[in-house]
Amino acid sequence: MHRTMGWALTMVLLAVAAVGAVMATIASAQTSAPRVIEVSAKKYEFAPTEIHVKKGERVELRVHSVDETHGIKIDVYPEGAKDKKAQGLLFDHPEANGKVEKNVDQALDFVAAEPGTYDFKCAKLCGMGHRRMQGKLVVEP
Ligand SMILES: [Cu+2]
Repeated sequence: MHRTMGWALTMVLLAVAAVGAVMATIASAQTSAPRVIEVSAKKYEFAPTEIHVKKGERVELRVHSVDETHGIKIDVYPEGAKDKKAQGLLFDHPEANGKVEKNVDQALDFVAAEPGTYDFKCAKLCGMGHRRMQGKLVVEP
């Protein structure tokens, strides 16, 4: 094979390999498994009460009630947000947010799209301390 042709072929193969690597990176970001965070709920607190994740992270909160039924409802707008059009947390299943079922662990899947502090609270009236049963999700930039 002519030397110039061999060179050209090498360049083409390198370019193809580079494009392939980029495509693989994009695909893995889209399909990557969520970061699973276990949250336990009991009268009248969540553990942990403060959860930290990174911007862009795909998160699954698994809420397990220890004593009686509790659940999480999380604000989809960060604290102090003025623009209520763009949600900061993008839920796979928005209806799951605040939905509580007896003896079923709640799974909340979302992408932490915008940095900020998001309040969450107990989604089930569970007794005298229900209103102080709350926590924070902090999305770090
Ligand atoms: Cu409650």
